[in-house]
Amino acid sequence: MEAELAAEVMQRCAILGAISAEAQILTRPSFTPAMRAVHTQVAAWMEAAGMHVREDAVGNLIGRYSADHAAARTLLIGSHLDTVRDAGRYDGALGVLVGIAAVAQLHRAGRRLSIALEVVAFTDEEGLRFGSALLGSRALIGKFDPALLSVTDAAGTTIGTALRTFGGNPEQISAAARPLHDLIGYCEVHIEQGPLLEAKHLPVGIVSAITGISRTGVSFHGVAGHAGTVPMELRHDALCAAAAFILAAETVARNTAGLVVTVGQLDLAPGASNVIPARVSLSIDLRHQSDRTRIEAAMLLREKAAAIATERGVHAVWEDVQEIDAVPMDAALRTRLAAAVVACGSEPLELPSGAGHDAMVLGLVVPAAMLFVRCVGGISHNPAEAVHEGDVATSIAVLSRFIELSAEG
Ligand code: HGY
Ligand code: MN
Ligand code: MN
Repeated sequence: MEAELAAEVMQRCAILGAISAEAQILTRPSFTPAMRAVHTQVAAWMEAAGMHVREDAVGNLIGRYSADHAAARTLLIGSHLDTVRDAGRYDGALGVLVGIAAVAQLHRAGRRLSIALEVVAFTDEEGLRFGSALLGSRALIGKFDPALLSVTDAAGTTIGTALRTFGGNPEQISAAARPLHDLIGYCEVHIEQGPLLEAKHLPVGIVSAITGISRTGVSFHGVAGHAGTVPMELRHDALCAAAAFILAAETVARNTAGLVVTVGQLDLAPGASNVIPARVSLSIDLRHQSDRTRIEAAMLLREKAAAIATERGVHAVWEDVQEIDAVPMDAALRTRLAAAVVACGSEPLELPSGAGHDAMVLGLVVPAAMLFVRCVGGISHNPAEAVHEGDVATSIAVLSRFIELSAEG
């Protein structure tokens, strides 16, 4: 049965992978028509798997497969359907579709367990459109900051407006937080997005902890000038200052074990080939499994930005966007997941996650666990992202066994 379900999951990943806000590449920001089309399709698959489907005030899509009795506890399963720009088709979507497949298996066998299952497709895990990530999972656990509703995207649309247009209800987000008392915990299936499982020749792995993330930004403000008439020694070139900072940040990361720093976005103005850049703003994504190391590194980078600005006669403005502490996965659920992996004939390797996930939010309030699926070459956030269908079948079998063990209590 898992082989058939895995083939179906692969087909569905391809279908969702073709639903994009941009022609030729997969880019699916939150609250867009592409996301609405994906919700419509995934809701239909949830209903076909015997689930009752709803969309909450912040746009989380939730399919519920009730238990064999009313007062049952609930196991949450999920991931996200939004993507980065020029994305692969498995980051997020695989976890939602494997969750639906595990429920479909029960439904097709006419089985109801002693626990209820809810498959959640979380809103805005990536933060592509508005910069602040994990919106849906934070809202679901009741930790949504209403100030975020006024954050705008590049077009000047606020989260509140985008959510309302999408059919959400910004005013009801806090009231719509899910009650936690009936939750057994949360389990997320996700591609590893790294090379370890492939190197170890393993189809799946168990996540030990999820890295802490500092999302910040810095802008450098210099003086525009004529490219032909301002001597080099008189320039206050914002882009050269930014370039010096980016290389300094790379050096700090290379010299600090386990630290990764990425500048993924850069905007400059005025943006003419014969004008010395006056303003540059860039994003900084900084991660480490130790919160202390991460915070110290962020402070060091902030000092370096100021020093470079002074040296070059420009002005640096540092802007903290989001701080997320590292979150260990629940020990009891890790043990349960390991038992499920062994029962399915694989080795229960534990590994940390360098990527952020909704599980790091759910893990703040309920026991959380993650099952990683091997991805080809460890490639992710890249259209070349790929998984083996056999590994998807294994992940469905492991999740199904994990669900059964959770029902046994
Ligand atoms: O950025 C991340 O780690 C995840 O892809 N949102
Ligand atoms: Mn991602
Ligand atoms: Mn993801």
